[in-house]
Amino acid sequence: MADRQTYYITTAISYPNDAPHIGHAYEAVATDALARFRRLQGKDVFFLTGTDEHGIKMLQTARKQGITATELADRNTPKFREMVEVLDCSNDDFISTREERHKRASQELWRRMQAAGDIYLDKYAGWYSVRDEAYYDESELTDGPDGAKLSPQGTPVEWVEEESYFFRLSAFQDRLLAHYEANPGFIGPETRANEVKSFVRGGLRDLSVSRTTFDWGVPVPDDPKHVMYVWVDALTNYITGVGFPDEESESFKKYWPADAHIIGKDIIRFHAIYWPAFLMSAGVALPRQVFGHGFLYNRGEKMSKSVGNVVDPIALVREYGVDQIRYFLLREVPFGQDGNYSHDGIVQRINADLANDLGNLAQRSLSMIAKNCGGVLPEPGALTEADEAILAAADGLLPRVEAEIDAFAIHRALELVWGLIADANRYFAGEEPWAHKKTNPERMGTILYVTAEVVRQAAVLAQAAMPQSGGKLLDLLSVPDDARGFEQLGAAGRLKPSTELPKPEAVFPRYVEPEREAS
Ligand code: ME8
Repeated sequence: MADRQTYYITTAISYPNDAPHIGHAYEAVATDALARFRRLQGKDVFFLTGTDEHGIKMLQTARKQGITATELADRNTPKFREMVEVLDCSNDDFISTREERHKRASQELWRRMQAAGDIYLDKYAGWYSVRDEAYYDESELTDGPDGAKLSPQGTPVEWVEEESYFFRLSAFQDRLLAHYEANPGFIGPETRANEVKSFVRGGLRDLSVSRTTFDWGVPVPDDPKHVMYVWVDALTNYITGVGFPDEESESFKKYWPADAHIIGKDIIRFHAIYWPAFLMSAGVALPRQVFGHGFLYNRGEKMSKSVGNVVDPIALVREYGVDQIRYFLLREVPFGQDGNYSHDGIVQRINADLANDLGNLAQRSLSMIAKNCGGVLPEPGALTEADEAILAAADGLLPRVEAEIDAFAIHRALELVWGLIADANRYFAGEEPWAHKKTNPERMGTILYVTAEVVRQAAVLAQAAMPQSGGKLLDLLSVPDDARGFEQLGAAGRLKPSTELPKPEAVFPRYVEPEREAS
């Protein structure tokens, strides 16, 4: 897999039944950082995100607001498009499941599953949660406070009885288990993989895959009084996005199967059980990996409108800066685990990791070059052991960072880069370039050159998480645009002595609390 030159990565597609929240932003940013990392490695990347516009949840929310589902989707989808733009995501496409290309893809997938004998007509009688857009077994339910039944996610369920098409999921138990066995990295992290395997081992029931009581969805081919169950069409977005059903198209041949679906932990079963079963049935190759990230909580509390703690990610970016938010989300929360966000946590990361550690290192070394070396990168003299050691640490970092990214440990990849920055700060303070200014300017020049070179490598690596700030640092070092990829790490891309540098400026301002208004 590591040798494959293309990389196809997706987020889940979000329900536009409301404006985006920070959970959506988190997933978009993490997926974007992974996509950018693969591009910096030199891969041909396709990154897809979008909105999931069908389903009863959309319909019911619209009804409550006295509008149609179309109007609701029209109102909110642009906010998701704006969010990924504001977060500086590098998605190659943004899919909306109402698009014609998606209807075509979903209907073709259905036809193939039907042709394979895996779809049959019957009657559904059971429990459904609109909030989760999921069917539940009686045995999975608990009693709510008012006697109402609740799903395992704590959401209300309702009894549904109607004619429905079914997908023969029960027939896929062995094939799914064999697939998990043969592809140990298929589901990540490990805890999620275990959860899915034990669920599948417990036996699978056939899945109701169509509804007749409303028409907000993709019509079932040749039986338009049925619309597809929202998850059938939603999951199909991943192949629509690269050209299905045109399997001979350049994009489909190049990018499918996807390398990674990045999703939240609550929807792992849909992606690790239903989706591969649909694809197996239709004779389409399976994605390589499904990774379920954790949930983000506001100071430990679940976001909810009634608690009033739903945070608008666009407002967060305005308040703190886009790279600041991206860095915070990626560094603070171990990818795969749940995490918290709070004003104090964000400010702490901005001021400690960005302003102090990376910002000061760049600012101090570059302003000394501006002041003492005429703004020209000095020629290094003979290297001492300390110089060699810090350069070697920078030169050798990439494979370690790559190993973390291969394991989806984005936070650990950043920890490694910030470990280098901490070492470089110690080196700079210990070597005291300012002390050599009068007595040994050549030594001062060497220390400044070595420091600038480490900043270059840290900036190249940091670009995946912080594209704008990484780019600004490289601008300050006069690194040409075409010399910013990972192939330039190490000795290959060493800064060229005598290069003229622009006037240094601070890339990471400290966050200063706004004056509280006197009450
Ligand atoms: O599930 N923290 O859409 P969605 C982190 N349409 N991630 C969160 C989160 C939180 N607090 N809340 C939600 C859907 N997410 C379906 C997906 S894919 C074919 C269809 C994540 O808008 C959630 O886990 O409810 C999911 O991955 C994504 O945001 C969209 O959630």
